[in-house]
Amino acid sequence: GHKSSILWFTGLSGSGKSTLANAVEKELHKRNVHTYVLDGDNVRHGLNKGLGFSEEDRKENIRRIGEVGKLFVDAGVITLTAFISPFRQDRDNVRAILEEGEFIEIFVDAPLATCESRDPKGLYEKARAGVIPNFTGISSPYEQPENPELTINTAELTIEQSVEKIVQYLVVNGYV
Ligand code: GGZ
Repeated sequence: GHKSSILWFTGLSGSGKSTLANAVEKELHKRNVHTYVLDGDNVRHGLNKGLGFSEEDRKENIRRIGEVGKLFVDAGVITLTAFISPFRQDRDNVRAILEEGEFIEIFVDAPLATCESRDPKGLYEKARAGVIPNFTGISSPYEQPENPELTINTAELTIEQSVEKIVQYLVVNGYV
């Protein structure tokens, strides 16, 4: 058996949140753990269609994701969320609606320069040019976690090393 929880990945666009969430999920499947990944693809296009990137909309985005994540946890699923979630208070609010140990905050810590050089969708370039307003790290703030359960520097670790660190945390703390 396993202990259901939310693995809450937070970090800049291009830091590697979705990549890591999906890679960790794959590893958990090998251990027959029931998982689900919530990310922009399945949330911002559906449940949260209509929400943009103002501070208010991001706050509501994260609030709903937290509530849905809580339902998944109640259903016994290890839930992985991959959203920038730039505001500390919004993340702390999600932590507060969950039981002790159910919220595992994973700070995907890559320097802005690294994320910007990756720029797979050319969004940073557009943000620098002023074409995309309120872009996190450029024209909108990112508040780093103060006490995350885990920090993963994806500029220094390989994906495999990062996954190993996260799975180790889950094993050592009795989640899987
Ligand atoms: C940040 C933006 C923005 C702005 C569009 N700021 O790299 P991506 O493309 O795939 O990931 C980013 C995604 C961020 O959505 P989240 O739901 O994770 O954000 S939050 O938690 O702050 O609500 C990026 C794209 O959407 N994107 N405009 N202005 N990222």
